[in-house]
Amino acid sequence: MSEAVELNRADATGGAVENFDVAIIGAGFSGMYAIHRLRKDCKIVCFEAGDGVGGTWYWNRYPGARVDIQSVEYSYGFDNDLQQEWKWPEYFSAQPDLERYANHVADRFGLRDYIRFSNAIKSMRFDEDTNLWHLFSEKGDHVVCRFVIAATGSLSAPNTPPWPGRDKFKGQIIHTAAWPREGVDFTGKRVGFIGTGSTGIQAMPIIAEQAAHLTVFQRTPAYCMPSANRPLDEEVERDWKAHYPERRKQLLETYGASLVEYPKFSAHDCTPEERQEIMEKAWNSQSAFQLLICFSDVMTDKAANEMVCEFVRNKIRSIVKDPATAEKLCPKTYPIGGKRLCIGNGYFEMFNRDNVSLVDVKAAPIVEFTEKGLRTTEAEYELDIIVTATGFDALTGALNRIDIEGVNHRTLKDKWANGPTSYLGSMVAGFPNFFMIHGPMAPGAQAQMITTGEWQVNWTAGLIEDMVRDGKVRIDATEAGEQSWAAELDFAADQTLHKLADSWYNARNIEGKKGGFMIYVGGFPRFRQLCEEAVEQGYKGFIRS
Ligand code: N01
Repeated sequence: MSEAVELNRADATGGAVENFDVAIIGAGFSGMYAIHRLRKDCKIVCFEAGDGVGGTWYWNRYPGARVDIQSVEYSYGFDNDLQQEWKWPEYFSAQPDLERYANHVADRFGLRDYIRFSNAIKSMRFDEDTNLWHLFSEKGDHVVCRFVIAATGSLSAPNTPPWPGRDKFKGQIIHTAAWPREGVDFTGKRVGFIGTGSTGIQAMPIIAEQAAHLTVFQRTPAYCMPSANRPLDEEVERDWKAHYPERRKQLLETYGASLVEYPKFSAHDCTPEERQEIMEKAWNSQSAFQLLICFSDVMTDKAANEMVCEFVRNKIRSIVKDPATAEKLCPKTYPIGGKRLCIGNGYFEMFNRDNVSLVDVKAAPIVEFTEKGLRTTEAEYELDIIVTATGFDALTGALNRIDIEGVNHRTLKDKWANGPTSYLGSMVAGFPNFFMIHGPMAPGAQAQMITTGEWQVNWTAGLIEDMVRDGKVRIDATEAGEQSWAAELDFAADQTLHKLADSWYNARNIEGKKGGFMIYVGGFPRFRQLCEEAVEQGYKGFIRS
């Protein structure tokens, strides 16, 4: 495509410079599809920090890791033979099956040839004279290219709270997002587990079965509903395979997840008995998020939401035998769905085991790790293994860990010092020819990420193809475009109850992290429509030259 740079020139340090059209950062599901989508017309290279493909499903190999969207939907749609031939064993696939699928796709479509594994990008800078990006990797590669696609993942930079004493602790400390490939044997161990979000809730019941004792350090209790996972019914599989092409299109008209019953009435329109019946049905349904949409106003009306919250609290009280523990596990400070709803398998039941105890670290925060375990403001706990499921420096973390320099030598970190900005979650003004997939201010986890990631890659590829067609070498978002997108994002968030919870959606999961609401909750269909309209309306909000 581009002939702008000579191949294999020497760079200032004497190393070879390699020329590509597009550099992709990250070989997760979106990065892999970006390679496949663009390689026909572009010279591609992809840099990946891990030694394998799969992104989230490569790193998060903790016990119990499992997707919360049905696998027939949470999978690629770009190749009909692939979706016809692949067999998902369960409704909600476990990490090993998702990683196996990622590897199958990489092999089937010959993607590995383009990927440089264990070779993260450390820094990159935009050269305004040539309109080209220079990328520098940890293994010393220097690549020059016209376009960069950051498929770096919205939940890929682990959050490790800065508790002192890590090096003092004589046991093992493991973050769930950097789980050892060989697994961890918890047999007979005293395990401390910090974090009760989606990850912790999946991992703990399995660890509790092995450990001598599991101490759960909880800062905020979570709303959690049962996953209803089961082997995939052959009839359901046949039905999906018979209708895949049209179903994939339907997915893009929703949140990327089609098999949910959308509500038509408010919680206030029902009698208490009717409400109870509807919520029971949702709790026992086959679709993980049914509780959040069992009435039309669960996510928009505080009183309606509170009815669902109390329903879940009563479930917790009915499952957990010790009333004091049950009460500690009941979330009372934020609306259900304000943070992503957790989906579990026996999480609340786990607290009925003799070898599990619960410590409230909101009341008595963790102070430090010690030689023998960890200390809160109230007590010291002796432990052999500490697992941290403390989440992620979400959305901005992966990009801020790369030193990215745009026009006028301004760094992305500096531009985002008070929180991220973007246009359509895709570009950042002042960083031309740099695209993000599932970037800050895109719908992200508010939509099913493989299908909507595929859509975003296709849309981005369209921008690149239009530039080639139109003889352009540079595309940037305008500041006005960014401001209009920030207003759209805030307007959408203001219609919901999400702002009432502290979570990675709004940067309030990490002390001191700045930023407002960072996820577009206006719905994937509207997001898609606004992206398409921007292009159709002569690249509104962009500037091309
Ligand atoms: O991370 P989280 P996660 N002291 O941020 C606690 C996706 N996902 O890895 O709630 C003490 O949700 C923190 O406490 P608090 C999904 O989108 C999907 O669990 O902030 N505790 C919280 O309990 C999800 O939303 C799947 O008060 C501290 C926990 O650590 C996203 O990933 C499975 C602390 C972090 O919870 C992230 O989930 C897994 C501190 N200093 C993940 N700092 C499925 O598909 C943090 N915590 C099913």
